[in-house]
Amino acid sequence: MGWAEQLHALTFRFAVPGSTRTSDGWKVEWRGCGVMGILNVTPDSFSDGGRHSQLEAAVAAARAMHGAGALMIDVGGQSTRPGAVAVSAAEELDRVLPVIRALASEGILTSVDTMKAEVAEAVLRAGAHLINDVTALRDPAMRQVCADAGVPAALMHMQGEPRTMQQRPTYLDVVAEVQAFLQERAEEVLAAGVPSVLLDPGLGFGKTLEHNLSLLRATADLSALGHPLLVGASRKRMIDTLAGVPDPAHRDPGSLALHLHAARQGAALVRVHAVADHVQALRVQAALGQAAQDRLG
Ligand code: HH2
Repeated sequence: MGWAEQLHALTFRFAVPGSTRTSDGWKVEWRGCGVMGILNVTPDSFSDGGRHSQLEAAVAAARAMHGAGALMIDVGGQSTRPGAVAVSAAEELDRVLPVIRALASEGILTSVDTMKAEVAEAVLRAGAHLINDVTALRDPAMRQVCADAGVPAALMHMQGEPRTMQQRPTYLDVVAEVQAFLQERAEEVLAAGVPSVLLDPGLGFGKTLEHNLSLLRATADLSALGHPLLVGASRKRMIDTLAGVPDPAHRDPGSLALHLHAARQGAALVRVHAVADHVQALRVQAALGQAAQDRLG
């Protein structure tokens, strides 16, 4: 079976948009590589100022990504970029909660990108469906919140912490170490009662260009760990290093190249800014795979 026919699933303990009831919960299923749209609601996300217009712009952006074919929208109120400063839970909630409330009422599947149990608890109560935690639920309170709410979690690998992680990342064998970490985290998180997990190698999180490339080349192995694999290369600095594109807004062609590779190697989901471009490219790539299979078969 080719990558485009591969079935992926996330399990929830309650009905969510697009789910079907099964013996062990509600499942959202999709074939091939799905798209997770990035919605950043940080103060520098919008240029038009004013709280109300910011909220409207965020909801409109999410609606557009949903309409373009995103499987879910990942809403973030705190940047995890190298060197980013931390914000308080209150500040993060102030940014994210109104957006989650609005999207919950529109039947759009949402995840929230947060490292804080307090934020996770409040957004899940407000209608979010999944927690995307770049610290992989190492905080027991985070595991408890996700287990109690009955939602899946995205578990990402990171060496160090956002403020300092790019200073001197070192590994003996980056692929083996990331694989072992993700497997260990998945076991602990599932044992705590979280219904299902996405695994993510965490491109750019305590990794050099070579580390990122090694992990991308090993996508097939990471996809074989038994849980859907999430890959996020969108507009990341490695594209500048590889192709000389200092402005992140101009890095979508490089993002597409990396994500199409990940999709062909079995990634279940790619986390992207340019949703419509990715949906289009993935559909075309899927058709090409099918043509090649028809010739072989
Ligand atoms: N990358 C960023 C944030 N969250 N979550 C997962 N699961 N995987 C990732 O690769 C990932 C992530 C990068 O964050 P930031 O630099 O804040 O920018 P943006 O959210 O625009 O990608």
